[in-house]
Amino acid sequence: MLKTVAGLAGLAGALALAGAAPAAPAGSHPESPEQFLARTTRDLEVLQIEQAAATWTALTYITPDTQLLNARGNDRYLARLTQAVEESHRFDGRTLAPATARAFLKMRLNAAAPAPHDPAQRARMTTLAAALDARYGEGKYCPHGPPSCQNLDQLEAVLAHSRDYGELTEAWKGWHDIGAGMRGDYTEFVALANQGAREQGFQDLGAMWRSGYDMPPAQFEADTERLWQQVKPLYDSLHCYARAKLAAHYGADKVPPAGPIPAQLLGNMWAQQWNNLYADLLVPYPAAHVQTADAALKAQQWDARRMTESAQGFYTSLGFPPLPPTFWERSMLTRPRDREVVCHPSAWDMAPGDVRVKACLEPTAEDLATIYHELGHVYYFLSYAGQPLLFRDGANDGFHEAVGDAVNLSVTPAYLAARGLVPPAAGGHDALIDQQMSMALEKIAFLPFARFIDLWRWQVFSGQITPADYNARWWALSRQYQGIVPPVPRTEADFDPGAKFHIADNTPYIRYFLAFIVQFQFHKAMCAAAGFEGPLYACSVYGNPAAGARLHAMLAAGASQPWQDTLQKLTGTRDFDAGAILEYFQPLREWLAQENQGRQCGW
Ligand code: X8Z
Ligand code: ZN
Repeated sequence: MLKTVAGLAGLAGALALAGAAPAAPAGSHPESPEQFLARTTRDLEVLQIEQAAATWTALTYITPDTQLLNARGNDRYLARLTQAVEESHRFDGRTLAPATARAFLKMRLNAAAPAPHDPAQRARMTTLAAALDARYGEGKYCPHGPPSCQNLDQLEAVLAHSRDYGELTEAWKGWHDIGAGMRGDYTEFVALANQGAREQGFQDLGAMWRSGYDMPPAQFEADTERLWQQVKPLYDSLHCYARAKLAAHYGADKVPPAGPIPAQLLGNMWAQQWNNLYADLLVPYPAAHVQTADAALKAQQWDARRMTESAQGFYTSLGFPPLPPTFWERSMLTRPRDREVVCHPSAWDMAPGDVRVKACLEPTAEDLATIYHELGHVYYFLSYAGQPLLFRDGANDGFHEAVGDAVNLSVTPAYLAARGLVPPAAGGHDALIDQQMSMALEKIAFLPFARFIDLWRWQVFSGQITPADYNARWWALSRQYQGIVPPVPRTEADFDPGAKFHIADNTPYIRYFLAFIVQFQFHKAMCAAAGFEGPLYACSVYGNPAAGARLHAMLAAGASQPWQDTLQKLTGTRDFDAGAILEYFQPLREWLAQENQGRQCGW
């Protein structure tokens, strides 16, 4: 069961062994599938609560001891899940009620990293997983010895704000070099998790991951490619525009007019979202004064609590309840001064009624969006809490990631202005294009990144990419999809994938690609439920309980039915589709087509 979102996602594994299941006691009736599920999930729930506590502690207080306990917690959970999956095969070939069959499926797909059957190998795998997380959390760049070390927040701030080529390159390299130390552990981890997946009857771990979408894995692959082709022309024109502006600032020697863009220049450590370049380098019409919330958040000294209350206020305006008191008591919303933690934001479904967020919020527009995003997960947890354990999950993992983002699409300039976070919207063509640009740098720039990460990992798991070319193939995909290259030559002594949280943490990533498409479908449906008439980009469902009720109905279903059924209830359609995102960005698409005339696009 996926307990954390972007956390150690319920490491578990299983092996089907004939005769492994204990026979029913003599004279008793054999256990029904439903009785089996009830007994199994009772055990799993207890172990899951222990595992969540161990993992939470390990990621909010990194020490060798908490790492050990984290690995042990996962190990115990995995051992029981493995046994459960083995035993479940005694019902193979039986006609099962649909909900029962679905519960078995969810149980078999439960783990992001299924362990091998052998206890020693399982223990090794959980130890490696805990170590990779800790290494990521502790990562630092120490150019002149320990007192001058910079952690990820500090290095990310350089990427966001510096416009000095050399300084950017140094911060980029400083962080990415932390990956090298993970290469050996990651290689070994991949082999063990793959073994777990194979023992469970999957071709490899990538095939297992692709089996979680209520359609044949091959169709899922075709669907993601279809979506990418729908949005690629818009990405290409955004790349073309950004590259021209960057070349004007850094010089054509640094940003060649027809080539890929150096990764350190895009305002983000992974070049995955480019909105930090909006205000000074990429704003189309500076005179229109379309601002982000950054300045006001700082000037008004918003702290993490206030940012989180603001997000909560959005959800309660839709009719959701206030967060439980334990959320405020137990969450980690800022970076502690006295210990090492994994700051990457995540939401946690610890135990019934115990939901939390772990983040290191700073008063920035980016982090304000992050906390609205994380509360989307939290309200999903609270909404499906009444489901049986194996259905307490997103309709699919893309849905889980899309809820808070769909809400963020209602955080419009008008919404922010009403809260004193930006000046009142000016209106008019120029302001609209600025606003669209700001959104596109967040939403469109991300798509090829989210597309390629798991293409890399699927090929790693299938063996098409071997450790001997982990890094080269990572950058080949980045270049192909994003049109981005590393700022300095990289070799197989490096392991740049490890410098991205979701690789170190083994969190699947295609979920974000799906989420960035489907969140516009959610937004459109909620706007329709609210009776909004007008262009999609102008809609905010803030304060609209009718939209909230539709959202809640979707969240409450959890994973109890195929996601297509759940989507249909909200949107009337059964497919992921890029129509809504393209509709949202229609004004920018037209503007970019004009703006890029005479430029050579592509790389
Ligand atoms: O990891 C996250 C969330 C946690 S669920 C903050 N995101 C991806 C990332 O940071 O790489 C949100 C967008 C993409
Ligand atoms: Zn998330």
